[in-house]
Amino acid sequence: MSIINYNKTFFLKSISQVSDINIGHGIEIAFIGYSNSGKSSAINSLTNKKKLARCSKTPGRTQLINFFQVVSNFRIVDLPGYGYAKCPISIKLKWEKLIYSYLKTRKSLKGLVFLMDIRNPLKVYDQYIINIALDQNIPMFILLTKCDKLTLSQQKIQFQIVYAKLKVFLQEVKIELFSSFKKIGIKKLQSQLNIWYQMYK
Ligand SMILES: Nc1nc2c(ncn2[C@@H]2O[C@H](COP(=O)(O)OP(=O)(O)O)[C@@H](O)[C@H]2O)c(=O)[nH]1
Ligand SMILES: [Mg+2]
Repeated sequence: MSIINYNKTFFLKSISQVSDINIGHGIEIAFIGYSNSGKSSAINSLTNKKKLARCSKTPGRTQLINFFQVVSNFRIVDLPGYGYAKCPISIKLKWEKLIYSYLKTRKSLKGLVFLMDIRNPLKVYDQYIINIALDQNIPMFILLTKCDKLTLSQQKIQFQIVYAKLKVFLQEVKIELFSSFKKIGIKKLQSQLNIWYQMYK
């Protein structure tokens, strides 16, 4: 049984610089991954709201860090997606700096929901982020997203590949198959968020 009603989550604020965050208390769990990996869709599925986080086929150029409140003192955070190929390098660097400084400095950050498209996991920038998370001791929960795009046997193969690669340097590897379209993995995601909330509240 879920101890938190995720359906009551609401939008709090967006910021474009870490220094603009004026919420100093509570627990934050950030959703991180490549642009187009399914972050916004996952937040919408988690909260059972169609438009809470914006989903798009073509990511905007002025992406922000978006904060949503689940319950008092518990927030989920939609980070800008990294690695969007078509945007100018200056914008890319700005996003990357924003994500980097958030991960490095945010005291409220207690966990990362790490999203990777199951068809193309562990790309260069994913590995970079995993290293920062390890360095900062931020626990990760990995979602292999859009699993509906593969057959069950292909899903298993991808799962094993990612598991084997991460096992080498992670003490505990937590990975789930996920699909916002087919509603796969949402309960597992809620359970992990509940665990983090219970641990740090
Ligand atoms: N097949 C499939 N497509 C998805 C799923 N989740 C998201 N998408 C699609 O992937 C694209 C990017 O999704 P979005 O949530 O905006 O990704 P974000 O950039 O990481 O926030 C959109 O076209 C979504 O419709 C999923 O579970 N299955
Ligand atoms: Mg998004």
